[in-house]
Parts: sequence; C-alpha cells; structure tokens
Amino acid sequence: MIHKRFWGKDMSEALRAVRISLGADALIAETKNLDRDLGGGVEISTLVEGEIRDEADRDEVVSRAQPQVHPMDELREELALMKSMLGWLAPGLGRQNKVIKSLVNHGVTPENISKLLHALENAPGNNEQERWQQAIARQFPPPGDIRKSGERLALIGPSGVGKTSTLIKLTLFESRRREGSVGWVSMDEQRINSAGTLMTYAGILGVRFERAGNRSELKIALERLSDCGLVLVDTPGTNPRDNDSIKQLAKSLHGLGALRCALVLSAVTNGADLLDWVNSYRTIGLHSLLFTKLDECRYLGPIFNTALNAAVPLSYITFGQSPTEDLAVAKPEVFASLVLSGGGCDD
Ligand SMILES: Nc1nc2c(ncn2[C@@H]2O[C@H](COP(=O)(O)OP(=O)(O)OP(=O)(O)O)[C@@H](O)[C@H]2O)c(=O)[nH]1
Ligand SMILES: [Mg+2]
Repeated sequence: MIHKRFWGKDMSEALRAVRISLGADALIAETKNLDRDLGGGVEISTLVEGEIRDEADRDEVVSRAQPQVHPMDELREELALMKSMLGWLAPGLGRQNKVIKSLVNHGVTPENISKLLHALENAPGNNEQERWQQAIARQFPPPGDIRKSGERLALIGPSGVGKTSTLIKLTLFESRRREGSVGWVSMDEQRINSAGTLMTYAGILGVRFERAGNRSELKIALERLSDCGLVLVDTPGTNPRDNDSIKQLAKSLHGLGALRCALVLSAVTNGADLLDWVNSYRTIGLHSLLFTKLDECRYLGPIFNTALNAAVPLSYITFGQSPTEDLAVAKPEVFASLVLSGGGCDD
C-alpha cells in the first residue's frame, strides 16, 4: 500500500479528484485543511494498493480549470460526492453496512431506521446479524393471530385486497392447528357470485355457512354458529376514503360480543395510503393487520413502516394464490428476516 495525496481548493474538489483518480472505493486515510502559507485548500491522503514509481504516483493536484460540464452530470457528480463524504464521515453508514442499505432499498423511513439503530444498541445476539434480527423483531407488538378457541373474526378492508381468499386460506391453516368446527358468515350480499363461490367452498371444506345482509342478520348468524370453535366473517370491500361506507360497516359489526376485526391490506400499496387507510378503519376498532400479496411486491418498506407506526398487532401474511400453502402467522422474526435478506433489492 502507498499513500497518495490529493489537493483541492475545498473538500468537494479534493474528493472529486480522489474519485476521478481512484474511483468510489478509495480508502481515505486522512483529510487536512492546509494553512494559507502552504497554499490553503484541503489535502486528502489516501491508501492505494501498489508501489511508488515516481512522484506523480504520490501526489496529485487538482487543476483549477474545470471543463464545461452538463448540469445533469454535475448533479450526479454532486450526489456521488455526498455519498463519498457520508461514507467517510460515518463509516457505519457507508456501503459496507449492508443492513442499512437493505432497509433503505426497501423504503424503510429514516425515522424507523433511526429507531432500529437505537434498539440495536441494547439488542442481544452473538453476531451483527442476530442483533439486527432482535432489534427489528422487538419493534413489533406480539402477533395477533387467531385465539385457540371461540374466535369470531371479521375480515374487513378495501376491495380486492384478498379478504375472501384469505378467509379460505385461514380456515385451512387454522384447521390444522385446532379441533372443532368452523363457520363462515358472508356479508357480501350485494354480489351474488361472491357469496355463491364461498358457499361452494364451504360445502367442499365441510364449513358451516350463513349469510347476513345487516347487523341484525349477522347477530342471528353468529348465534346459529355459536357452537363453532372458529367463525370467520367475510365483508364486502369498502372504499377507505368514503367515510359513509366505513360508518355503515362499523354499524353492522359494532357491539356483537366477541367479534373482532382484522384489517386486510395489500402489500402492493404505497406507504402513505397504507397508514391513511389504517387510520380510516381504526374507527371500527382494529384487532389486527393482515397483509396480503407479499409475493407480488419487491419493496417491503411500506408494510414495514405501517406495521411499526400503526401500533396495531399483525396477525397473518399471505404470499400467493394457493389456498393451502400461502399463508403464515406474521411473526416479528419473519418480518425481520424479510427486510434483512434484502428482498431481492440488493443490486
Ligand atoms: N398473488 C397473490 N394474489 C392474491 C393473494 N391473496 C389474494 N389474491 C388474489 O387477489 C384477488 C382478489 O382476491 P379476493 O379474495 O377476491 O379479494 P377481496 O378482498 O375479497 O375482494 P372484494 O370482495 O371484491 O373486496 C384474487 O385474484 C386472489 O386470488 C396473495 O397473497 N397473492
Ligand atoms: Mg371478497
């Protein structure tokens, strides 16, 4: 390794000289502000692999005469410089820190990254990976999956997010974990096909089936299914921005004993809408959040941020169209490993 020095009239110019000569991965050993009687400006010492052949190998002075640069190239160059400077000022935030890079790539907000860095300080673990895993997992509330007995759960949410498919997946998943019969109530009466399809599935799976168009019919349906260990209620899709339809749904579900609500949201939704929608449905009383379509989405930042900021337990995630395989309990560790793995966006 040899030391090679670069000068510029200021830090940007000196760093630009380093980048042009050695590339973005140059190892910066030291920077100095030079006294005026030494010519002023900034000197950067770098470490370079190789041997000294002549003095030109050792020192490089930036030419003050800059060629004409296109504004976009200048902007790109400025960004690259800022990146180099950040890497130098805070080596932990540089490219070497794969975890932060992965979180940034996924779209986790700076506020949440900062929360995680804070949690990392006290996180247990035998290595960096385990400590990150713990720091992330600890940010989530315990999973709000279905109770072992007597659960009555309504799946609510915007249209097309996967409420009905998830109800079928949940039944198959939970049937493996519990004894006793399962009942379904379809409130999706406006669309005959939807309730009809569900009734067909109920026949195939041996699930008790009821329909309900309003609150009093739902009350009766729940009473009829009172001997079922698990009852799932399918609701029609609502527009999260339409307060009236949300109020209507709240009226239908309110005050029905043990009935709880899971808000179903598609992972393929931008973060701002996700948080907005959680707040719209909050008036109904949310027991948990359930994210669907993880298989369709590459960037998990939006659901990660929502899960962290909404302060509502997560219950399940779905990640495909197979009713038998594509659902899992949303354990905090699962989220941690999904964002730590880079989610395929490391490149
Ligand atoms: N790729 C993928 N598709 C899914 C997933 N979950 C549901 N879908 C698909 O999403 C589409 C809509 O699913 P539904 O279950 O009908 O959605 P919904 O919320 O009941 O719709 P509405 O009743 O119209 O509000 C269907 O084509 C499902 O197969 C998932 O996890 N991954
Ligand atoms: Mg449906």
